[in-house]
Amino acid sequence: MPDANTALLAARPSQTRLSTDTLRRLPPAVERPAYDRAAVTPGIVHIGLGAFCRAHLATYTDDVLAAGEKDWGIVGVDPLSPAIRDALKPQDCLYTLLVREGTRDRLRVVGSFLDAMATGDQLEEVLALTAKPEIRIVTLTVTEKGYCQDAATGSLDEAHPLIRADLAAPTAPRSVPGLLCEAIRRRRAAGQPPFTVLVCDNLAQNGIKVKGIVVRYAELRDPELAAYIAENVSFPCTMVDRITPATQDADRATVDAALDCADAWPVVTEPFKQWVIEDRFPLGRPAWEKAGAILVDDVHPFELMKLRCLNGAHSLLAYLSVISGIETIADAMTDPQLPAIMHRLWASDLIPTLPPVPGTDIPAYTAALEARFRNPGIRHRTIQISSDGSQKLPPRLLEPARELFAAGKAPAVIPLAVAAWMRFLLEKDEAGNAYVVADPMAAGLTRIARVHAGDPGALAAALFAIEDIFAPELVAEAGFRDAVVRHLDRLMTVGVAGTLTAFLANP
Ligand code: CS2
Repeated sequence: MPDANTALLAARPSQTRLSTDTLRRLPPAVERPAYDRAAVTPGIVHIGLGAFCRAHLATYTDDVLAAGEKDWGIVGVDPLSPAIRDALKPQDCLYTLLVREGTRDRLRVVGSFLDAMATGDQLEEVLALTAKPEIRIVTLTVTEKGYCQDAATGSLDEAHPLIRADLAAPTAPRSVPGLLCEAIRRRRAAGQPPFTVLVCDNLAQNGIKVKGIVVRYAELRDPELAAYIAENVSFPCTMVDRITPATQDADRATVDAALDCADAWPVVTEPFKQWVIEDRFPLGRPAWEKAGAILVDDVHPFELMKLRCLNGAHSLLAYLSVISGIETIADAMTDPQLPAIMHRLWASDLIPTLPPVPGTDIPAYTAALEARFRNPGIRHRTIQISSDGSQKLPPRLLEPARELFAAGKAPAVIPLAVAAWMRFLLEKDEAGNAYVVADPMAAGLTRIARVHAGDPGALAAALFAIEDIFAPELVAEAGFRDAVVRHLDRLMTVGVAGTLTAFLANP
């Protein structure tokens, strides 16, 4: 998520700013666009300008532009705040990617963003752009909650305040489903065939789900438009992967020193990246395979593997770490017990739910994941990963738990992860330090936690009753409920270390 940057920018010493002009003066070790940016035209509108898309989509596209495809530049659109636009515009939308492996840094200035906009004050410009024939793909990274979904079912949350507001004023949308629907409507009215919508967020079957959300929103607005979208707009599914923590001030200082000029919003990331995409682009696409993307007919096995093994392990580690005061994932990996718990999660609860993944050896995949988590150059804060648990737990951990019960088995570690999330809602770690629970449902969740702080059974029961998070079939499993309450009780009485010792001795 974007962090507040404007105050910081104002406070910085006046230093030459990264820009087209200063590009050629950068130290030779800094990679830069190997193509003439002035000759590139936009083909993609990207919604959501956070760090992730700038480490992922933008670098794949940068490579494709360098390979000679000139009509796939990106225009970035921020639907939340103008902060990143305002940081990028004065530097001609250039920014630095700091790729860290341990103590080794590689710097690369990325050139694939041609322009940046914000819907807050440029909505009409954005909608005029997405109606133009040269825009053939709209990509999105707006996080799980950006789609206004009911996380347990993945369908549109029709009571969501932004959705209600958009249905009352549909030509001036503020929600992502409302924006997509209006953009598709205006483009159709302009006589253009629809762009492809490429959802790059961590939802299971992300294209299918978001198409369902947009079609449902459109049904509530105009059933004829809904039928048009259902029949004509392609939403390929995709699996995206690159660990990209929020930029910290120390990263800005590192980049500025290495560049000898100021970059208002660099991005820090790991060397690894993976992108698996369903090849359904009626108006064409960049040859992303030239940059290493894998184009397939069915993304689902890849996406389940990544959502469960990577993101599921992240969530488990994040909640146990925040409550025990461990700041980063790399630190969690040096804990005497957490790596063992993560291995159990993979082996007993997650890997058994995966279908065969083409060309992939799962033990090699999880070994590589562990090495990525251990990368000491990446300070991925556990509090950042702990955000939006109401949206993240269902696809990462609750769905595999439900599948295990349906197959007559019981998850061993998922109940512990769920209990850790419940304990996390108490807003204080074991040393008594307060932290903020960031979640679209935070107000209700923390209120429940405060009311039942002394009673694990009542706390779990009140949270289980939230159907937007917990599917009733899962909560109906006494084995699940009892295990969560048992772990929550231990976490609240003996703490994380004691709970993990007991668990590892007797799972
Ligand atoms: C993380 C992801 O913040 C989180 O919830 O699990 O951002 C994760 O780092 C990415 O999906 C990696 O591709």
